[in-house]
Amino acid sequence: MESILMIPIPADPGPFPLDPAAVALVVIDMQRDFIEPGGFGASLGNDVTRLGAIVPAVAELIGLFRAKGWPVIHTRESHLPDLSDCPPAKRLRGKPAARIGDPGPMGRILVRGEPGNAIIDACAPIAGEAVIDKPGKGAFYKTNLEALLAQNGIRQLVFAGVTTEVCVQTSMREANDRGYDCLLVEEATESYFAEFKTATLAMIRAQGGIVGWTCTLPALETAVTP
Ligand code: C5J
Repeated sequence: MESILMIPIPADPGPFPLDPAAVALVVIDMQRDFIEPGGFGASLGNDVTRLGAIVPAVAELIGLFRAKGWPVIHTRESHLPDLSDCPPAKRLRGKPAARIGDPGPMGRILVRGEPGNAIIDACAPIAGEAVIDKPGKGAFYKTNLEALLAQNGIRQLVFAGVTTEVCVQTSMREANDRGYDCLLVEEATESYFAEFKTATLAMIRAQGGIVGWTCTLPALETAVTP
């Protein structure tokens, strides 16, 4: 049931009816391994500076939710130290300079508890914010996210983070299939490939919002600021 206090957010393909009593921000994988030189993303040959450029926007969005008292949930793509939750297909795919679990400049790559697996300081969780460790690309796969959302009456998810077409899009599709209304904030997500971000934003909002909505950060900020 929708709250009578819904806030219409200018979005694509139409206004997103934000319910302050049922919304949470999900910040996907703002981790050193993806964003800083020497991590997993860089080991795959990617230009990580593209991802670094969105850090201020993601931090601003997190700050907006904190100021409103709306929940902020963080995810980390991470594996157990024995890699028992990392299928060989995932570990062996591609030709990275270093694979998941291998030693890297920031510790073992994508392994839970290693320095490179941490969320970057500018977007770090504060006390009371949930951090979901996920072994897959999607935030719902083999995690307690769905139970956490249900316990807290969350039915709408605003998404940010990296990378747009991989973990962000996979998580949005998982959420969409579970009945959540999903809104992706354009300035607060990025891909190593400009054209993949553009295509992902377009496919999310195509066909009347087949996966969800997209909006700009200023549009969201203005709409929720009295
Ligand atoms: C990737 C992610 N790209 N967080 N992970 O492997 O999108």
